[in-house]
Amino acid sequence: MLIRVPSPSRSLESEVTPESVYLSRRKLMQGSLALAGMAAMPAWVHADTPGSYANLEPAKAPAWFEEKLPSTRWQAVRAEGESITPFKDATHYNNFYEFGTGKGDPAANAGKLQVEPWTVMVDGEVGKPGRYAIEDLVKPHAFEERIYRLRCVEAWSMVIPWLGFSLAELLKQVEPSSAARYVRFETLVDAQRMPGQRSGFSLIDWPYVEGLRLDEAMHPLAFMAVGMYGRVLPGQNGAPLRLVVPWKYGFKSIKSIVRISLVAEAPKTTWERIAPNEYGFYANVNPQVDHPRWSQATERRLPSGLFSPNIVDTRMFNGYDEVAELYAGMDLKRYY
Ligand SMILES: Nc1nc2c(c(=O)[nH]1)N[C@H]1C(S)=C(S)[C@@H](COP(=O)(O)O)O[C@H]1N2
Ligand SMILES: [Mo]
Repeated sequence: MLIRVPSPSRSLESEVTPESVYLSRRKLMQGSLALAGMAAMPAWVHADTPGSYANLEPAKAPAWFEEKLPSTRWQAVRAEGESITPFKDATHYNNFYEFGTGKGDPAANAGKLQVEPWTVMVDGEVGKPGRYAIEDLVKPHAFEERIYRLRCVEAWSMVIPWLGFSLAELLKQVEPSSAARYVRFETLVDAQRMPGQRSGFSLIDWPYVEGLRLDEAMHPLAFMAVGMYGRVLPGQNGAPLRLVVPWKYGFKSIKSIVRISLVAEAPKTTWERIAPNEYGFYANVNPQVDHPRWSQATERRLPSGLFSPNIVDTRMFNGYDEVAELYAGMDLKRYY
C-alpha cells in the first residue's frame, strides 16, 4: 500500500514478462498442439488438464495438503474471458509488509517463514473456541479451485487460481454465537523471521489486522486459501492460510492467519488505523469512489510493462455483482 508515493497509479515499474513465460510459450508452440489456432492462448493457462500449470516445479507440501489435493473440485469458480496471471508475477509482485515494503521483498524473504506446525486461535463469540492445528481446521473441508480477480487498492490487478474452501464452512465449524457480528483476523507476529516487523517502518502496529461483517464473511465467495496454481501456498502469498475476498481491495485479504475472533463490534483494521480517510473498513472495489490521491476507475492488469501497460476498466465489486445485496441501502461513498 502506498502512503508516501505521490501518484501511484502512474508509477509504472519496469516490469519484464518473466523469461519462463516466454520459454513455456515457445515450448507449447513447438508442440503438436500448437498448430491449429492456438496462438491466442497463453501457455500458462491450463488448457486441458485441470489443476496442471505449465512449467511449475513441484513444491513440497505438508501432508494435510497433499491428502486433500486429489479430490479438489477444479475450476469451481472461473473468471470468464480472463487470462490467468503468470505464476511468476503472482509470486514475485506482492504486498506483504511483514517481509518488507518492496514488491519483491516478500518473495526474497518469505522462505524463512515457518509454517509447520501452524495453529490458529479461534476465540470470542463462538461455540467451539480453541487453538486449532491447521490440519484440524482444514480436514472437514473439500478443496475447491476458485479463479478470482484480485484488485489492489494501488490500482493494479491479477487473476489468480486459489485452492481452499469457503470461509463460511470454517465459521460454521466453530459455531458463531448469536452475539457474533464481525470476524476479526490476525497475522503472525515473528520479528525474527519477518524483517518488516523489526525495521524502522513502524507505520504498522503489528499484528496486521483485518475484519469483515459476519454476513460478508458468510458469503459463499469469501474464501480461505491454502494453495494457488494447483500447489501449496507460497510464503509470500500468505502461507499456510489466508483470506481471499475478491470483491474488496486486496488489503482485506489478510495473509498467514494465526487468529480468528468472532466479535460484537467492528474491529479496527490495520489500514483504517494508519489512514482512515484513505482506507475504510468496507474497502469494496468501486470505480466511482476514488482514493483521495488517485483514480480507481481503471487498473493495471499484470503482467504489464512500460510499453504495454494493459489498463482495463475497474468494475463495481470487482465484477462480483452477486454481493451487491450485502450493501443494499448503504451509501458506498460514505462507507468506502
Ligand atoms: N498480513 C498481511 N496481509 C496482507 C498484506 C500485508 O502487507 N500483510 N497486504 C495485502 C495487500 S495490500 C494485497 S494487494 C494482497 C496481495 O496478495 P498477493 O501478494 O498474494 O497477491 O495481500 C494483502 N494481505
Ligand atoms: Mo493491496
